[in-house]
Order: sequence, then C-alpha cells, then structure tokens
Amino acid sequence: MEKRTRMTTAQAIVRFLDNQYVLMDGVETKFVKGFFTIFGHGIAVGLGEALDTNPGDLKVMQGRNEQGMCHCAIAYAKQNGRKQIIACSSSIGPGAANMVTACGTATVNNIPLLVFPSDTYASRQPDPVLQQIEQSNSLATTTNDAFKPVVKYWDRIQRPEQLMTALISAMRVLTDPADTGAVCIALPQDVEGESYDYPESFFAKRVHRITRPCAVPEEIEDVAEVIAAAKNPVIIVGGGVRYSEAGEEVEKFCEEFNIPFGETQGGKSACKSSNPYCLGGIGVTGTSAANKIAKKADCVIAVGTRLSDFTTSSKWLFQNENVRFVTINNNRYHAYKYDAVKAVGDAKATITALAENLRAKGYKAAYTNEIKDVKAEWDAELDRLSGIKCEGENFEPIIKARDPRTIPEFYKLYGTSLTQTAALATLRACMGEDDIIVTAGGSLPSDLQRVWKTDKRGGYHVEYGYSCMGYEIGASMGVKMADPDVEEYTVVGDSGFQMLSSELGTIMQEKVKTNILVFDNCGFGCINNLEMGHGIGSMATEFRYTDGKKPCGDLVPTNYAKIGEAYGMKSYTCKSVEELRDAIIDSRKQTVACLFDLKIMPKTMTDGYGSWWNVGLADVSSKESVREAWEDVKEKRAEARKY
Ligand SMILES: Cc1ncc(C[n+]2csc(CCOP(=O)(O)OP(=O)(O)O)c2C)c(N)n1
Ligand SMILES: [Mg+2]
Repeated sequence: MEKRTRMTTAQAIVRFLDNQYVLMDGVETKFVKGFFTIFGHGIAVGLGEALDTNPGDLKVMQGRNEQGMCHCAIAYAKQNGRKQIIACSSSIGPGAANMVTACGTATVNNIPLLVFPSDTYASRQPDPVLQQIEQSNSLATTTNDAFKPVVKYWDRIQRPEQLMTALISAMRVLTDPADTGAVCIALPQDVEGESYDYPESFFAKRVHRITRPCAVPEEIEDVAEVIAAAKNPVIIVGGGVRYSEAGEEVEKFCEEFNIPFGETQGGKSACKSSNPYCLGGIGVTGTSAANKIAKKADCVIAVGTRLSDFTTSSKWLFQNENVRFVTINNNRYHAYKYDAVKAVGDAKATITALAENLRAKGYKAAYTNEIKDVKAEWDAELDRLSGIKCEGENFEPIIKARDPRTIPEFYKLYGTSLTQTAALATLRACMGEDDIIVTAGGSLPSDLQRVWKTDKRGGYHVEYGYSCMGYEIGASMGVKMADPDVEEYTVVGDSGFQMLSSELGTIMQEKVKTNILVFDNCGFGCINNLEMGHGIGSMATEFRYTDGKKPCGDLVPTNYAKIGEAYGMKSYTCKSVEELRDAIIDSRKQTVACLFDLKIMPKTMTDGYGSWWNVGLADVSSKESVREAWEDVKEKRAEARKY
C-alpha cells in the first residue's frame, strides 16, 4: 500500500506548493517562491502553524494590506514571466474581501495569483464567528463567494481530502498560458487544522510544462492570405508577445515583411523601442506615429492582445473602409474578437510559422518612407515635450480645459518649474538602460505608453488592464524582488499613492531597495481632464478644501517626502529638472528605499495625437459646453466599428 502521511490541511498546502515547478523552453523554475500573510483568527493558528513549524523552502512575508501584498505578488509573477508566484493568505471577512480587487487585477492581466482567504467554520459550531456576514438566505454564502466573478478558478475546502483535487486544479489554471489569472481556495478555519492521511504521491515533485502550441496550418494559411492581400498592414503587439517571449520573432517578422508595429500597455517592451519598425504605443494613449499608420492600415494583425478600448480607441481608430483584421492569440475568446480571421496558438510558434508561409508567397508590404516619416515627426514631438518648463503663474500648460485658479495657485504653493513630460524625460535620461519603469492607473500610464522607450525586454511594467490605482507601491517591491540586479523606478500619481501606500512598511521590513516617485499634481489629474474636456466643471477631481457642500475651495497641500521619512526612506523633494536629476543620481548610491516628492505642475501631461475614447456622457444637459461635447461623442460613435 502507498505510504500515507498524517498532516493538517494547512501543512499539506505548504508541502504541496513547495514541490511545484514549471518547465518552459527546457528551463525549470520553482513555481512558488513563498507566502504573503496577514494573520487573523481565521488563519494564524491553522496556516500559521504550518508555516511556523515547517515552511520548507518557502519564504514567509508579512503584508500590511491584503490588496497591497497581492499587488506585490502580481508584479512579482508578471516580472518573472509568470513562471514564479508568491501565494497570498488572509484572515476571514474584511481581510479576505481586501484581496478581491487584486484578484480582478490578476485575472484581467492574465497573471497567476494564488490566494487563500480563510473562511467561516465548516462545522458551523461557533456561528456567527467573528467577521462572518451571516447571509440569512443561505448559510453557505460567505464573503469568499465575492471572489467568484474575478477569478479563473474558485474552490472551498470543506474536508481535508478535497485539497488534493483543488490544488491540482489550481496548478492547471495558474500554469495555463492561455487562461491564467487569479485562483481562490477558501479555507474554512477549522478545516485548516484538521488532518488526513495524505498519500505521499500527492507531494511528489510536479513539473508543469508551459508549452507552445502552434496554430494549425489551415488557420495560418487563412491569416496569411489576408495579409498577402494587404498593402499597408500594421501589427499590434500585446501582452501575449511578452509572455511568449516572442519579441525577437516579431521584430524579425516586421523587418522581413516591412510591417510596422504599435504596442499595447501589456505588450510594450516585448520588442525593442529602438527597432526601426516600432511606432510606440497605439490607441487612446498612443503616439501620433502609431495612430497615423493605424488609421490608414488595410490590415490589422493583432498578436496576443485583448483589443481593449484603449488599444483600438473604442473601435474608432482603424478608419480604412477596407480594413481587415487577423488575430494571433493562444486564447480562443480573444482570437474571435473583431470577427477576425484567426490563428489560435502561441505567439512565438505561430509568428514563426506564419513567416514561413508569407516568405513562400514572396510577400512584402508596400510602405516606402511612411514609417520613417511618422517616426521622425514623433521624435521631434518627444523633444518638444521633454523641454516644457513652467515659467511662472501665467504658464500655459498642454491641457487647455482647466479651472483658471489651478496653475497660479499650484505655482504659489510650490514655486515649481517641473512639468510631467520633462520629469519623465529626465527620469529616462538618468536611469540605467536596463532599469525598469513601473506604474498603473492615472495619467502616468498614458504618458508612458507614448513617451517611454526601452530596449530591455520586460523593462516596462505597467498595469493597465484593470488600471488599478494603488497597484504601484506593492508592485515596486514585487518587481525589485523579481529583478534585484537592476534599479526599478515606480512612478505613481499623488492620488494613487494616497489610495494604497501601505506596503511601504513591507518594503522597509524586507529591505527592498525601490525608488518611488510621487507625481504630486494635487488631484485626479487625468479624470479632471476627462470631465473638463467634456464640458463639465472641476468637480471633485482636484484636492481642494470643502466649502461644506463641495470640495471646491483652495488646493490641499501634502508633504509626501515626510511620509517617506516617517518610514525611514531616503526622501527628496524636487521642483525642477535639475533637482530631479541630482536626486536620481544620489538615489543610485543609496541602499535604502527612496521616495521622491515631485511637485508637478498640473495639466502638463500629454494629450491628443489622433485618438478618441468612448465615455458615457450625459445626452441631456443644461450646460452648453456639455451639449457641445455630446455632439462630438455622437459623431465619433457613429464612425466607430459596431462590434
Ligand atoms: C482603484 C481605482 N479607483 C478609481 C479609479 C478611477 N481613476 C482613474 S485615474 C484616477 C485618478 C488618478 O489620479 P493620480 O493617481 O493622482 O494620477 P494623475 O492622473 O493625477 O496623474 C481615478 C480616480 C481607478 N483607476 N482605480
Ligand atoms: Mg494626481
């Protein structure tokens, strides 16, 4: 008879996870680095006992906010090319609920995230246990049911032996390149401590292959025929190219067939920015180069992309009336979008096979000077953007729609000359070539998608699938842990920082040297642009004192450098390009985490470049400015593709 070992559910989780590996392109990687925990009564004595008594080779870390620690885990997995994760565990009720948003972020971005929220008692003996919701319509419903819409796999362990199939299913999903995302295994707190005679085979070393299924030849031929009939195709490089490590193949494909490419937020840095066919970001926050080419393209080759509204300008970007769409995606759901001619398969394998087919057809796109010309025009614009400086309170920033008080008031508060575009250019110039840039929601992802250039594959780490403000600080830690040999620079809006900076404590505890640059423009800059750009007033998007009814008084100043100091970080306040440059140079000598309080003149982010975004504006309003904006929305909606 097979040997069996008596262990608690929690002990079995730890031992199982310590024995999982992935194998991709012949390289084996241990899949689980460790555990993040925020203990409470739901988990401290169950999983806590297991991690205290025998964590095996797993590292144990202590988060500060469950969402924040999950952000660190997501960033760690992403920066590791999805080949290594940190599991996250929480107590019941609010601790569990705090992980729901992070699961959404992981799932949207196809990043493996394994969470173990603890749960109410399976026995129900102590009900209602502390932090139990008590849903009177079903005692089987707990807080953890809230994970179901945002995870790719959900389970609840009511008996210790259920763990075996649950964890094997979890591994199936976490290591699936086409459909990975968040996995939730809810742990009733009594079951965590209950034991079972687990068969030894359950704990054997498991190696999960991450494979590269190529699209079938018929589909490759379908796609090749559409491309072969096109004169001016454009490629969209999505996150699937990054995770397939297909950047080099895509670049070679573009060079051989004379096809330019634009990048999504997820796809940026899969290919080198210096490649002569790279047009930079595409779509709502794209470059003029990418959007000009996209507008006229007669064939869009979407590789490894979800084709989100930001990538396609809400289906308005591609205006050639004969444009055709082809998709290359390992996920059938995404491949079917746009009614495209599709090839379902791994990006690297499929692009390579498609190249062979097109080579046999003797294909070459018809571009002559167009790619070079739009790129030169965009580079000149980048030069202009990097030189913009605020000269005083009468300064005219890029964004015209604004409260007339904002610029003079901000100038009076801080006397800053620093603009967002100049700050980003300075950062790029002072960073090492192989350093990594990190951000998430706000105006910074938009600007970075346009202006950022890097030749380091994976050197651009931006979460814009869920656009989750508050991702940034946890992510700075996860990225640095994944790639400790280079510096990482996290740029974060002041509001994103205020939303979730809890993991600063964890960064200090784990002695992770991150660089966090807070872009203080006193509010929700991009949303202020969005509302005022649609004829609405500055309504609760700047940080202004309340008049008792609305936040419409003076600006509320904040000293972010002091927050950094309070944690023991090295802090800098910068109000000019020169101060920023000196601070970055000094920070590179530090071993402790650094925080930069950048006083960024509001309204100095990039804007325009041939894009549009469909938002749900009021179709009736007493404001003339809103009615005018509505006419434009109506017009663009009429021009946009319908599905
Ligand atoms: C968790 C979350 N809540 C709300 C939003 C909606 N939202 C998008 S950007 C933004 C404001 C961002 O402000 P800040 O971080 O200061 O960046 P800025 O635009 O000023 O550069 C808000 C509220 C979001 N993306 N994520
Ligand atoms: Mg802001």
